Amino acid sequence: MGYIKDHFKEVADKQSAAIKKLIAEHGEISLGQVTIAQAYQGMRGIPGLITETSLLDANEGIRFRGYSIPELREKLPKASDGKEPCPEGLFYLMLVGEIPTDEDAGHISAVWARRSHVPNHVFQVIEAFPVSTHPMTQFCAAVLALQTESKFAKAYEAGISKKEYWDYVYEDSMTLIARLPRIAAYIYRRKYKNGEHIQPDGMLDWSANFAHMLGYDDDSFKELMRLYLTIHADHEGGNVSAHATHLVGSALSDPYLCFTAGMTGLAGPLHGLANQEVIRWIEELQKDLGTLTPSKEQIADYIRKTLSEGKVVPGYGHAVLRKTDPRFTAQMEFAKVHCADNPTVQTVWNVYEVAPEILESTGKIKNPWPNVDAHSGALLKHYGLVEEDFYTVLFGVSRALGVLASLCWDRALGFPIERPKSMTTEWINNYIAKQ
Ligand code: FCX
Repeated sequence: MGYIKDHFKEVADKQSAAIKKLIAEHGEISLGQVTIAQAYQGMRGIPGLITETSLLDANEGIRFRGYSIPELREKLPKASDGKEPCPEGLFYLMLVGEIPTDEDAGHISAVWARRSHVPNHVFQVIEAFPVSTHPMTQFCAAVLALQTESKFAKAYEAGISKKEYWDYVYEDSMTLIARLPRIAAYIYRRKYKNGEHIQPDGMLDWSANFAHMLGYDDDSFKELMRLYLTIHADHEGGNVSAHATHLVGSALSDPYLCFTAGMTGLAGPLHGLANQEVIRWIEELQKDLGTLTPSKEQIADYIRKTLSEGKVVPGYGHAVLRKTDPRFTAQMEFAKVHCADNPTVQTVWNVYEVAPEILESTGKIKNPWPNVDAHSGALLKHYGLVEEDFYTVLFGVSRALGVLASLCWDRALGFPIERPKSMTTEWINNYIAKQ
């Protein structure tokens, strides 16, 4: 493990010194005003968090350490048999801030493979749930059960210096990431494949081994997993799963507790569960109209119907983005190469052609364009992973990379407990009266 961890520490120490200087010299500069509307409306647009791993531009979409998704698809290390980036490389990039060599990414892959053994009691916790339990509930509980393994919690209890926090958080994060594919695959095979589990293959990279344990050994599905686990990893710090992980971490809860908090947030339908909702919405559309490829006019009518029933069109809209999500585009490009003839994929593309204009015409939806969740389900269905309740777990396995790399940074930079000020409406009214 040594050299990557040492390198991270070196980079983090430099950044920490630069931040101390920056606060001392420029700490009084205002980043903007907070309005009453923002306080009531989800704190949208308030700059109040530091997240080093990625930055979201409303029009361009996400950049990881300055690199866009098309750039990452080109520059990150690939598996020997693949063309898509390996998430191991993205994790290195988020952690250290540099594009890794093949050797760096391979090293992370080897560490994760070595640490992937999941203790038995975690499976017992999963088994205690009725099989009908939503996979995200089983996933959150399993991560929480894994908390018995936390080196940070043990070290803290034994008494450690603040300067050492990052080290244990780093170790826990690496071990947790290493174990997630096995846990997720176990939940999948238990719920949908009669509990017929597939043993890991230590020779495969993190994504390919995950695909293998899920039961999908097709080479292009492995490629899809590499792409999927890369593009879902991080979306700067304010989204619910990233912010929840960071917030809980600020209380010095260990990475297992923090990540569970992130995952319970990801399980909400306005966040990660939207990928399940999208494909259900598309399948209902197909069923209602009696065809897998409804016309654009039929799709337009269905969108209007959804809106008139007071429901959201899942997969469209975003709190920050104002253009088509590059994560949607990356999946569309993948689909064009691997499954352009699939009727559900074609329906996703036809929805993309008609939905933005209709959503825009409502005059209230700030972003009429598709987000990451609008495409993923159709791709997974194409490869036979048809159980949409499971899709958010896939998102969660990927999201671990970003939020845990960020957690390492939070502790390496010594960030304090988070505690923004809240107010009552009475306080707001008094404040207005004094203006
Ligand atoms: N369909 C219908 N109405 C929509 C909508 C959509 N896709 N997107 C936004 N709206 C509505 C909102 O519900 C809100 O209505 P209200 O004023 O009656 O309450 C109004 O438009 C203004 O909302 P807006 O400011 O544009 O959006 P928010 O920042 O409040 O919400 C989300 C952003 C993503 C939650 C919203 O667009 C939504 O519900 N989309 C559908 C669910 C979805 O796809 N979520 C996944 C997001 C993301 F990619 C992820 O986290 O995975």
